[in-house]
Amino acid sequence: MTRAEKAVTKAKAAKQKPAAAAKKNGSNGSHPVVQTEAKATLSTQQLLEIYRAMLRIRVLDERMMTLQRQGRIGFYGTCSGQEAATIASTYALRASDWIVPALREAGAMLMRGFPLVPYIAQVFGNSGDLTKGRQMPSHQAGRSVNQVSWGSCIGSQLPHAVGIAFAAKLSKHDTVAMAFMGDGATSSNDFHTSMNFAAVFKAPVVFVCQNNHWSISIPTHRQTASESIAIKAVAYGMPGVKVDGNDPEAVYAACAAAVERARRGGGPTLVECETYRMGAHSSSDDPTRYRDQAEVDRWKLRDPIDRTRAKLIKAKGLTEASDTRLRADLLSEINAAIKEVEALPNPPSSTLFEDVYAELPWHLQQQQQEFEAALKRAGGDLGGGH
Ligand SMILES: Cc1ncc(C[n+]2csc(CCOP(=O)(O)OP(=O)(O)O)c2C)c(N)n1
Ligand SMILES: [Mg+2]
Repeated sequence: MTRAEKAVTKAKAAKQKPAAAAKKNGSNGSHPVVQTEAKATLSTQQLLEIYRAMLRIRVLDERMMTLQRQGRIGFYGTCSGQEAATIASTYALRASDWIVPALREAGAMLMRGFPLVPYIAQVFGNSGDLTKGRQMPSHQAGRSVNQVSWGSCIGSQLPHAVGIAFAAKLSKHDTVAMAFMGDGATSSNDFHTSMNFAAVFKAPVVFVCQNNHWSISIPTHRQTASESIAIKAVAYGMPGVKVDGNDPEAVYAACAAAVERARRGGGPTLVECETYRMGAHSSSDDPTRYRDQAEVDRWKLRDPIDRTRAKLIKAKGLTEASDTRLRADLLSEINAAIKEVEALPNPPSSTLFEDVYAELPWHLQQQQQEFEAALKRAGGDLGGGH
């Protein structure tokens, strides 16, 4: 039995006691979290690397939300509260593996070495954005780091991830794909299709569900009547593991076991990370309209950043002073990148017509001419402004 398989046996054996108070506040009754055998598989140095990557996302999210409120960017989606599930899971991958995010995991790219300037420029959609301003903000993608963009058409990223994994298997590469989804995505047809296909054809994919207790305003208990999300794996014929998603060591242990299983031909695993969306669904959302502050306050006590920081201080991997320095360094690196990005012009208007056809067909040539004439009448090119 692998570690992941042992953990699901343990998960099934665990008593599920819904907590009345949590249910009243709209969560799924918060069953006791089933830990994988979260042995300290990570050295203090590795945990520090994970902490740094988690903290970078937290600091960046806070800055970007401020920019959104100041009207400097149009939209933003944060990962706040879910940094451990995002970073410790992807930390288990090799650089050659693929990350297929749902809505919260773009920041894993930064840990893989994707530079901050094009990352932030994607949110501005200006000429620093490798995707030329064509995507919704927060949908960063990095070919250099094997990470595709957010899959905000809920669930639609899951068949893609299975396809990537199955293609690797057919090509006899030992590449693994890690596919993320929210709790809401488990109600989609694509979830069923992906889980079923991956298990039947033993695709080397690891499904990571970030159960953050909410799908915008829908609590998890209105999403599924199952006792957990991990248990859904059993019906598809794959292991399901539920971990404390705010504990990077538990997340890493479960994901590393699942990645190893996928890599040696054992097929897929579903890892459910129980976590909490501490912020709004996105900058367009106001969660005070539908959830109780007391629930948010309870989860703040389990903030993955605070917990990891406390652990590192205890293990002497961090001191109060080095933590303060780290935060200040991350903030100044982020502020410098924002400054650089904000000075960049928009993508030239000609890019609107690029990258679909090798040769522009006559009707698009006509539209381009009309568009450019209209821009001229209006006083310039899109590329000149901000
Ligand atoms: C197919 C589809 N249906 C509905 C939506 C609208 N929508 C955007 S995010 C979201 C909720 C997603 O919840 P979850 O999967 O739990 O992810 P989370 O936002 O909690 O990370 C919905 C319903 C969508 N984007 N795509
Ligand atoms: Mg959710």
